[in-house]
Amino acid sequence: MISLQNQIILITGASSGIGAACARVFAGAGAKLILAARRWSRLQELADALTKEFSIEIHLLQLDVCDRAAVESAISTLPPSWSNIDILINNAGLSRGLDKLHEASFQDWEEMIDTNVKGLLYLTRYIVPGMVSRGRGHVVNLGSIAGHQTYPGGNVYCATKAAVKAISEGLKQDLLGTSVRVTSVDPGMVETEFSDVRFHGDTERAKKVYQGVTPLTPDDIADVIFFCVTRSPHVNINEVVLMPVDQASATLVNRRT
Ligand code: NDP
Ligand code: 8X3
Repeated sequence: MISLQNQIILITGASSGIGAACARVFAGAGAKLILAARRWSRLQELADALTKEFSIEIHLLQLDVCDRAAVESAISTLPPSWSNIDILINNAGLSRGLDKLHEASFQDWEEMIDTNVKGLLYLTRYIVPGMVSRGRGHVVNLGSIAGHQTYPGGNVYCATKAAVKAISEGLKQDLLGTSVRVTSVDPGMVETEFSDVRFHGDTERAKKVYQGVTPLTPDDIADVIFFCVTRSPHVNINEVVLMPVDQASATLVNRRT
């Protein structure tokens, strides 16, 4: 197992859910954290709490991953003591709607494609060259079981996560001959703000997704990511697919109510 003490870890989508849980786990391991998201006050609250609890260094980035110029500027203007990123957690992502493809909103599609695919690519493109030249680094992408199985109404969200799967595989191939590692972590149902966002703030509909089920928690995912990034440097965990015991596929869920 390798130590994360003083390693620089950039987490996108750190203001909520899986990203925030990763921040806490890495803070506990003594890493230096760059936390990125659009909601600045959420980032500040998290950073205040983690700094108090773990006395670690945190650098915040208010960043929309869909904005390529903003990503380039954020990465290229990092202070020198923060610029040698060791681990990139490409976690920022979202689903919008669960509508039939022929009836869905163009805006929902564009938001999912711009965030889940293009945003992930921008961060990767601006950060990985530094990892290659330093001869160390690890990229962890948040995929999903949605990238393995398409479900009714999932269409474009599933397509974005299938794209993440292909990008993770492609990046691994293209980095062959370097020491940089690539992992895709692909969860099933995790209770976060994900469904609130999918249903545009309809919290009642969102709650129903997890009704009668024991879903995964953000901490469960952070725990798996922590395992992947702390293996010996010669070990690459390519893909982890995990789901709750109450789930057998995207559409097969055991509900007790
Ligand atoms: P949350 O909605 O709780 O968190 C999503 C995070 O992404 C937020 O911090 C949000 O921050 C950030 N984000 C969204 N859009 C942008 C953007 N344009 N720029 C920067 N940050 C952005 O959901 P989860 O924690 O569940 O989701 C995290 C990842 O896990 C996603 O990629 C999701 O697809 C994936 N996933 C989730 C599963 C689930 O069941 N929950 C299962 C499988 C995968 P802000 O709004 O402040 O910018
Ligand atoms: C999130 C899991 O099954 O709702 O990626 O698409 S699912």
